[in-house]
Amino acid sequence: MTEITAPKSPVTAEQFADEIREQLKYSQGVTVEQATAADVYVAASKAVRNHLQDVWMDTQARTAKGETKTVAYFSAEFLMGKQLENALLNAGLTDQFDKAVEALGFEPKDIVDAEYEPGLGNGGLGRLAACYVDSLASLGVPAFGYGIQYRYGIFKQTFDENGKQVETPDYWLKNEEPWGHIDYNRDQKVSFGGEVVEENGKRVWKPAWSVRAIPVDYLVPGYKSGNVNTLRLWTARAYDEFDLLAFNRSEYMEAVKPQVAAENISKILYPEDSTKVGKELRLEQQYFFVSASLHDAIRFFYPGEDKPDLTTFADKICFQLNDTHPVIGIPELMRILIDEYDYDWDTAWSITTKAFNYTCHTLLPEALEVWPASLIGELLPRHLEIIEKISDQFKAELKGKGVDDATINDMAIYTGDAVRMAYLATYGGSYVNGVAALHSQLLKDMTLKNFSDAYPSKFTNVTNGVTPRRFIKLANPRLSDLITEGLGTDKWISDLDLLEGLEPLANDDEFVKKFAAVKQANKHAFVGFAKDHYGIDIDENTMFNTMCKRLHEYKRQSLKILAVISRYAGIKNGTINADDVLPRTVFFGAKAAPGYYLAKMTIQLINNVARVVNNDPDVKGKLAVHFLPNYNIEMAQNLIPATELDEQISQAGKEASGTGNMKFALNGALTVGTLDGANVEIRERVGAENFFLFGMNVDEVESLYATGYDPAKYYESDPRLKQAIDLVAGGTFSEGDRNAYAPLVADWLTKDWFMTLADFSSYANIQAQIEELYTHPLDWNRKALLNVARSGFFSSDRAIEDYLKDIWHTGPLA
Ligand code: 26W
Repeated sequence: MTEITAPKSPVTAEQFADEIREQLKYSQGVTVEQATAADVYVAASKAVRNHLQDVWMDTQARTAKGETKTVAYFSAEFLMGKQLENALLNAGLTDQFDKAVEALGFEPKDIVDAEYEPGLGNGGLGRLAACYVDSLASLGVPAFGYGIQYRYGIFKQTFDENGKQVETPDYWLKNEEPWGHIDYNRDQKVSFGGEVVEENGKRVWKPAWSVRAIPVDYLVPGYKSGNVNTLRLWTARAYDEFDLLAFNRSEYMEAVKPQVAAENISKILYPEDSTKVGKELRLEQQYFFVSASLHDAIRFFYPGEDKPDLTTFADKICFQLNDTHPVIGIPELMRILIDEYDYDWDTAWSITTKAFNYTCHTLLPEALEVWPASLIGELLPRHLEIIEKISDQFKAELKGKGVDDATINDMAIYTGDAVRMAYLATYGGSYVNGVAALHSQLLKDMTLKNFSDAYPSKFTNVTNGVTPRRFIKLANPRLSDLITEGLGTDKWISDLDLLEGLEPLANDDEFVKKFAAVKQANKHAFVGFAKDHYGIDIDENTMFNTMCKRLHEYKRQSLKILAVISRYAGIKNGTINADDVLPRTVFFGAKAAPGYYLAKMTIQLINNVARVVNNDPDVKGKLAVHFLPNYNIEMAQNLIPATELDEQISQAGKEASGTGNMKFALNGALTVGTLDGANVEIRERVGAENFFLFGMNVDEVESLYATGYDPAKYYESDPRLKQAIDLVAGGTFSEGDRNAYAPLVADWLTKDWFMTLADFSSYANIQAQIEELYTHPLDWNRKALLNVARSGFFSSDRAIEDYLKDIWHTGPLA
């Protein structure tokens, strides 16, 4: 790996200031005096991008040689976060930027804050893709991220006067967006609909309509790796976008219809993050970016060749399917190889199966995509034919393996009226992996058991990771400086296992006190951030206790709020002695899918509990609750470093991995959690004594389901729980309206599928342990420091190394 600090010639702050001035003049047409912070943000971003462009051209040239197999990461979501600071860090230009901007008379923070955060993802899956493209570039691996440049990202969340979630469009492209380069000359044609006809013995697809896929290229700089990879996001345009005849007939809507229909494809991100969306537009989006990307990869490795030897294709590039969303890519590559390049079925099949791999990110049956055959048949008639043939080939193969008919039927990819995308991905690719050890085991033992029994060598695990560049170095500069001081090097930023060097310092009280001071300073900083962004006052002399993730019943925000209500009631009625109440501030951050009724009611309840608690003098200084609106990457980068206690309380067996849990541990928070997802591995690595474990494990959950779960029994058996639910039902948090949360209470007492009530007592009981330890700051911070020291494993660099070793079989560019 060539160690170079900055692109070619390290630029000085003066030179960088000149480059910004030049950009202000030639791209914004303003002088420094006339320039706004937004102008300087665009100018500085373009100046940085130009520096990265040099290295990018070099990386692309070396990648195109195809000597080192390239990784293509196919994802419907990339939750990249703000770009400027990350680009400056990875390009080694941060100091120059700060000095240059100050020389121009601006505050660096004001320029960084002028950036609009791109929200091209829902949550875990999208952010993981962003961490992975950062690690691929930082490890010097040739790679492309392929996805969609949605015009509208994840909705903006605000709360109305009743505490209800209100969604507003995320028009992130309303102002100049300096990072994406629209490359019109590398566009691709993507077709839809129509029919398939027989022409001299060949199946020929006659599509009905097509759109123009135009790539928008984002540079992905590695951290001091000398490599800059590409994130290629496709945007849809109409070929003939304006119907002049209709216009002349003053049928204006008719005139723009072709344009609107085409552009609709990349118009908006679907805000669902764990329930499949059976909408035609969603399938159009998936096929759109996958087809454009596969043709782009062939163009990139076989430029100008109309009869390329694609038998080498899978040696030059492999495609990682980020969940089932891009799986239509398997029949699409088959169609391209057979229909566009005349390969026979078997040759096409061996190339395709070698090229694709599938990562599953969920265990929820409702999240596994199953497309109606009618929809695929109508939109992609040739693909349905190919899928049917793959499904038949699969059945024959299973028969050959001696699998019984009933099981073959259960495993069917094509059921006659539906296509099961997870099954197509598992049969049509080389490897299948889960995203945490427990998750991968459950995939083999339950969700994909038959497949694992038939193809055991296909199944592997790659536990998720997070990039230390954004989530430690950028988000937590105080802790970063202390780590570098403790280790005597900053090499940990690209080799996170070095954090274990902090272990001995956990016995050095002075160092632990410095660590505690960093946390306190981060809390103080967050108090300022929250005041600026949400206009709220936070008491920094309370324990900062955070639960931020998408709102979903399996994640059990309901368990957290019921525990908060029980605590509130306990302080109010004195069952909890006011003097030994440990002052705590509880922060929630969570968006709910707009159509998810119970999730939105839970948000309303949490906001109203906050309203009542925060305005009750009896608990002032003892308990405060804040639901911070519009949880996004920026909020995470500010809230995680300030957090002391993180909530990872999902029902065991439901959270595939979690990645927030890793970010909190790496930023010195202690976790209260269940044995679910990656919590299991975090607890194993940081030490059981440094993790607050509660609740049932997977086996206990399964046996409770088996024996029949009656939530009301738990309601009756724990007075704390009964009281909390009765307060909700009684209207305490709805100005006496006893029906406000009736559906939620009814669900808790009659269904409670994710067993919030069954785990309540264990969760309530562990609070005492947590508070006991918190009254011993040195011991608390020692354990928190050990969480940092022992969490290096959760770097996305390690995860990518695992993919390189076990799945992609490639490495850094030579
Ligand atoms: C079709 C709608 C849809 C959209 C997104 C279904 C499922 C998804 C994602 C798979 C949901 C998701 O983000 N899953 C999360 O992925 C993270 C990264 O692996 C894991 O850490 C989380 O546990 C998992 O919930």
